[in-house]
Amino acid sequence: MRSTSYATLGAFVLVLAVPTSAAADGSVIGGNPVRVSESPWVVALASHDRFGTERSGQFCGGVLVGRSTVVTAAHCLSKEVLGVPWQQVRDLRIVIGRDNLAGRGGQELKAANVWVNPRYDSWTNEGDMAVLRLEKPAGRPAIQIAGRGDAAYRPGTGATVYGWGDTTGEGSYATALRSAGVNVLEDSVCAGAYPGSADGTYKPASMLCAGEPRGGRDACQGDSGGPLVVGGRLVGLVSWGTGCGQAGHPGVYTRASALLPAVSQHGAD
Ligand code: 4AZ
Repeated sequence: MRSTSYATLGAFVLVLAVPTSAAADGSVIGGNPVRVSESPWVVALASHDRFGTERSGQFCGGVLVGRSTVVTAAHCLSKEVLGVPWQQVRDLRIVIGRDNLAGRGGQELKAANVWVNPRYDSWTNEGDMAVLRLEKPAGRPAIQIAGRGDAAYRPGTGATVYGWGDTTGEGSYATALRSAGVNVLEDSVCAGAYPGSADGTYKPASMLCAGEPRGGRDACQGDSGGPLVVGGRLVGLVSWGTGCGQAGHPGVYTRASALLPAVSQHGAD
């Protein structure tokens, strides 16, 4: 996102960054590889034209929430990320069912319709959502969006974030899908960390705070638009944060329940 700490906007990352702290307590640094077959609703957004053929042209994540409906972050389709307005990207593709971006498994579908939230605020990062209608059904199971008031949003809940982003925070992009466990945090944690700065402003009604108090496991550039999942339900989309995996700077997600009106209005089913 607009995190100024990234020199390479337009290139991307999932990090499950880093932490000396995680190393010290013996946990796995940087999350774990996962199979797309076990999380078939995780998709990649790609453009060979803009991002090259290596790694299938991946530049963001997305989530299948209906047979032909994918949600992602609005900022993924921004000029800042793509270099041009999204309408000028001739080969925007949704990559479905491909574990390894260096391979050709699964399928690449076009979007029949793209809705980017016109109220997305790139200053606060509020409203970071877009809905893509696929040219045809993906033929894979979709994930259910956790409704407002679902216990999955409760602070302290264990969640999993998925993506193909950078695994170091320094531009080492993953080719295989990875996931990391993070905790849903109190809104007050992100409100305190992000009261309003160049990186964004935490708005609890439409954002969700998740991470690890000591830092470590987290999402990062390249994971944007991808899913944060609790108990098989979608609770967030990777959106923004200051850095990746830093103590005191949790990840901020688009609150999945805030997607529901847009999905019913702009999705396919
Ligand atoms: C990004 O730049 C980004 N650590 C996404 C997530 C986070 C930071 C940055 C959260 O797309």
